[in-house]
Amino acid sequence: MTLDQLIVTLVGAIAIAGVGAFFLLPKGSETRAVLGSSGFQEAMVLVKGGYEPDLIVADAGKPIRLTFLREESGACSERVVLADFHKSAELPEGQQVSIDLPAARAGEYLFQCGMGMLRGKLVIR
Ligand SMILES: [Cu+2]
Repeated sequence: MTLDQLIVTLVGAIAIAGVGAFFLLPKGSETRAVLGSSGFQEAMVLVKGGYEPDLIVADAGKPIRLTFLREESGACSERVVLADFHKSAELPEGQQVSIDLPAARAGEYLFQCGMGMLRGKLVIR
């Protein structure tokens, strides 16, 4: 095999692997909350037809601040509810709304719209 052929083969293999990964990996995106100077592990969530990201990973034992930015006007997403933390908030269109959560134990905690149609998950490890 010449170098050119090798390169073409490798590029093809990578492209095929990429397509495979696209279909095989779970949908949605995972984001790690980042510890800020505030002492909170912080993450931004875009609300637009769903939550983006819809999977946020944070560490146990440190408080968490989720900041939602809603970029749509549909009634469905106007409220976000974190039932496990007994918290909810109105999300006015175009405004950042932060929800502070106390340090929590490892586990999976859902956040969802008022009707439970849009869902996201906070995974604490
Ligand atoms: Cu809804």
